[in-house]
Amino acid sequence: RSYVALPKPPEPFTSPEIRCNKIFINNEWVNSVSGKTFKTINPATGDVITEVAEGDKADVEKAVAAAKEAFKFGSPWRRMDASKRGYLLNKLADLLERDRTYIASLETLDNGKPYTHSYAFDMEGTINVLRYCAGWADKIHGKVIPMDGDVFAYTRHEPVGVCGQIIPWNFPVLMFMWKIAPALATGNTVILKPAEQTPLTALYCAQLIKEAGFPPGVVNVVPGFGPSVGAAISHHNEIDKVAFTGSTEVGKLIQQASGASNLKRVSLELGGKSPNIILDDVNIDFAVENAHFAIFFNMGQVCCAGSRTFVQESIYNEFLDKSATRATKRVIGNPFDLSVDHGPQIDEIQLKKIQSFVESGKKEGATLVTGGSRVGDKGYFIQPTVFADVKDDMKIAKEEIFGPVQQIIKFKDLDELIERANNTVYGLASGVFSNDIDKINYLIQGLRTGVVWVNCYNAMTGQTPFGGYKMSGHGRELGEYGLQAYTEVKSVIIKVPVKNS
Ligand code: TXE
Repeated sequence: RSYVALPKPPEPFTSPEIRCNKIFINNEWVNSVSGKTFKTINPATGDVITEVAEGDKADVEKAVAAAKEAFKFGSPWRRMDASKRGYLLNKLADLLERDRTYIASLETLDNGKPYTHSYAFDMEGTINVLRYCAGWADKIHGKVIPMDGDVFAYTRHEPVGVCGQIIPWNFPVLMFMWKIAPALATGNTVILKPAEQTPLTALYCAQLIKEAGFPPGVVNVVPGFGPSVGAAISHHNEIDKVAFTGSTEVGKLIQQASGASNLKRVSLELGGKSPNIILDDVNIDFAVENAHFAIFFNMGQVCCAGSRTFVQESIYNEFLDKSATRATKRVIGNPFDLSVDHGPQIDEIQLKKIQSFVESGKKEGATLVTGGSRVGDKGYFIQPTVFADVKDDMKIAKEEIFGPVQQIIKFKDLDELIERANNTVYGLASGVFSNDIDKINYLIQGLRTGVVWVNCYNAMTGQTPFGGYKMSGHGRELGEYGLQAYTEVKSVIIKVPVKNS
């Protein structure tokens, strides 16, 4: 199913010790100014894991002061060789490799995702992005430009400055590194807010950042809630850039906050309703398996999930039967169990949201083929669910469900398909399954999405840019383009007495 070979996980720590639960500023652990704490919950049981220091505006002020000081002209971080920044990122990757089992276990405890996935996917991607950005640190070049006149002109690619970064709960440690690795490779300083549901792995990684040897104030982590910590970051006049991953609704607030404050740079990675298109020339079993993975991976809590499965008419019924059977084979249960591939949703709010989408699908006339119910009454488990006879204008075909609910939609031919696939406010990703190169190329050009996967899905590593068209956000993360989002370009023009070609 996967496009790369992933490592086999060792046994997890089923009760990983909680080592970090305070606010991280200036390489030190501090309580919140208010003294308040909040609970983080194990989604598999509903039990409280621990209390975490709850940041607020005053804590953001302290973190901004630290990040500004670390970014000051002449500071150790500003004076550091670019190659040394790369070295530190590689050192951090070494520490993540050392503690991989512990961090993957902590991720599963706090997020509920199967440990086999935390270890093999999330940690793999996390280490990969660190090493990728580490390699770039001393390879970001300006240009010498043949400007008209007696001048010597060149560009410097400089760090943007103090960066605020706000991340969601679906891939906590992975999102942490997607955000900090490019920012640090290019010499910025950071104030990061993890999601309130999943603060633990970001906090532990902060400890590793200190151990790796990053100077104080370069990375600051302030756990807390969106309307307090998140809003304080996005409205702050001394934060130069904000990078956000989360809902489209909050993405709009972030952009408005930039406009209402200092016009800080904004990069947004938001929701999606991605079309995954199955043409009738495919090997059906292969396509069923990949379409299943596209929507059910991470319990459907993936921004680029293939949440509209478009299937060509002549194979529709067979595809539907096989998809329903495949969905019932998912192994639901304790996410620390190595045979489990389906854990709980992140919290009760998401569980209820998904349940209301299922009800709406039934009400609007889609056929519930399998699933649709909560599993047990402890934790936030929901059955893998498949809907057939889904029409484009139904709520379940238009809105992001962010849960394990597959919509299987019929189409006749390619002419109608491009318009239907693009008929969404989103534009994050799409998938195409076919063996016909002409049809594939036609679709690649027609689909208005930031990524098109052909005969694979959810394939992403540090090298390839990721981001959305339309209301899925703007800017790109990862790859060379992702690094550019963390630099300002300065043109330097020096008068010379005489210029020759
Ligand atoms: O997201 P929020 P929620 C989608 C998905 C999901 C829905 C709601 O459809 O069902 O969003 O999830 C912080 N100013 N995605 O409510 O609120 C918040 O604390 C600044 C898609 O969890 O957007 C957290 O750190 N920040 C998505 C982060 O924003 C604010 C991943 C994301 O939370 C804020 C998650 C504010 N006013 C949900 N309010 C993806 N693209 O992968 C909240 N936050």
